[in-house]
This record gives sequence, structure tokens and C-alpha cells, in this order.
Amino acid sequence: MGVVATVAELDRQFGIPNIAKVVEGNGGLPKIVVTTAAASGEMYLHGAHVTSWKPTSADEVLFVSSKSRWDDSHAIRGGVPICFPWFGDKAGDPKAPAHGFVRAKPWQLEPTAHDGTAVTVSMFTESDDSTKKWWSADFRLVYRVTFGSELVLELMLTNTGALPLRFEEALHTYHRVGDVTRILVRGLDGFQYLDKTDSLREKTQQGDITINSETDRVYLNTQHPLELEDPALHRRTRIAKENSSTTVIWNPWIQKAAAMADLGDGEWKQMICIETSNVSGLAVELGPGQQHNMKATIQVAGL
Ligand code: TA6
Repeated sequence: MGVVATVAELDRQFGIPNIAKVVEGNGGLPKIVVTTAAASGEMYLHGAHVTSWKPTSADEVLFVSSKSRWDDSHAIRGGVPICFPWFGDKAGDPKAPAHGFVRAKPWQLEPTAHDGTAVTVSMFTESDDSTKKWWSADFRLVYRVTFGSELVLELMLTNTGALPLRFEEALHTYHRVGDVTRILVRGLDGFQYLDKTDSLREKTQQGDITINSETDRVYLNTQHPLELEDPALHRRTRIAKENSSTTVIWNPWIQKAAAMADLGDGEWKQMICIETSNVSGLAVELGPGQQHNMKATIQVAGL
């Protein structure tokens, strides 16, 4: 069945007339487009990748690179990539894909729900020959995204095997900002972090976070909400979370950005990644049959 037919078939099965529609997106990759009174949004089946959320009262909240690749072997640059079952490079396996394998994998849709204001899109992926190449565990990963006046991201892992498993996970959210050199991230004052730009040296955050050089940090033991203050866009974004013990903050700054083929010139200034996660020493152990749910809730308001 050709792509076109597949998209039509997916829309027949999972679309909701005038609310949620499966269409062909960039690179011919299927996506679901949500439009309600409360918000609009987009999500690709490729990597179960949210690429847009725009509450009716605000401008686009997520950053997507103008140079992103749109094919089934690369991750989309921007939006919300899902890192799983490892974060960054896989320990002891330099050939393994960075940030795991689900962000460049086709996911499958589950029924779409509409409660009159918000729309919940669900997708899943499971262990198969392609995953076993890199990771022996048996698993089912379900991702529920609710597009409404707030954006709710729920990543639910079930260990479907007979052995315990250990995994890392991150919702690698690219927030669109007016000027990254003027933003503040509030809520991590006094927390320990691992500095990936300084051989993972452990440091203590002093005050709010500002960005004035390459920043790549894993904040430890963080469970509470954070705030992103963006004076250029006159916007405050609140990120709350559940079952997540780490927060990654990333901006490549000038030099790293220039070396990234899939990031447009100067676009490093329009993004900041604030990642709800369980990584590094706070990876999660899961027994056979057990489930783990990580949740992030994003809200925006004027400054
Ligand atoms: O989340 C921060 C980080 O791990 C950085 O080290 C940087 O590599 C970034 O992710 C992007 O990774 P990617 O594999 O998408 O190029």
C-alpha cells in the first residue's frame, strides 16, 4: 500500500473529523494535525515526535530547525524528541545511535480521544528485531500527548519481559525563545548538576540559569516545576513533571551550532532545551511486568 493510501487509511482509523487529521507531512512522513478551540498541534509517527503546539492564546511554543532532516533514518531537529532507552552515547557501544533508537523509529497510532476541548493522541512502539540489535529487553512504550490549553506529555514503559531492565529516558523539548541570551530558567538554584562541557564535573547552581556560552547540564534530584522567562517574547513557560528526577538544560551556542548540519544559521539563539528526564545515575530499574510513567505538563502565560 503506497504512502498516500496509508495516510488515508490511518486518517479513517484514527482521525476525528474537523479535530484531528492524519496527513502527509514533511518528507512524506505521516503526521497527525490537531485543531481545536483551545489549541493546535502536530505530531509525526516518526519518533512519535511532537513538532508543534500553539495554544489559542499564544504563539508557537516549540522550536523546529529550518534545516531539520525529514526522513525515516534521522531524528527531527526540534519539537520533542524522545530519548530512550539510553541518553547521549550508549556506554560501551560507540556504534549505537545517540539518545537511543525510538526517536528515529516509526510508531503506531492508538485511538485518538477528544474531550470537547483537548485532544489526546496516543502512539506506541515495542521491542522487535530492530531494537534487539541494540538492546535485549522486551518492552512496550506508550506515549500519550494531550493538546489543549496546556501540553501534557506522558511516556509509559512496560517491561514485557521476564528479566529486570534499566533505562534512561528524556523528553528532549526544544522551547522556542525570542533571544536565548536574555532568558532565565528559574527553579534550579542550589541544585547539583553534571557539566557535560567540563568532563561531567559536578557543580552547584547559583541563582537562576542564564545562557551566555555552550550549556549542557544534567540537574540531579529535581522533581518540582520550573519556569522559563522570555522577555523578548514577553512569555513565561511553566514546566511541571511527575516521576522524573533529572532535568537537562542544553543550548549549543555559536561554535557547536555551526557544526550542526541540521540547525539553521543563527537558530541556536531561538531555542533552549529543557528536558524532563531520568538519566545518568538516576536511570530507572524496572522488574518484569512493571510499568513506569513519566509526565510533563507545559503551560504558557504572558509576562
Ligand atoms: O540534551 C543535550 C544533549 O545530550 C547534548 O549533549 C547534545 O548532544 C544534544 O543532546 C543533541 O543531541 P543530538 O543527538 O540530537 O544531536
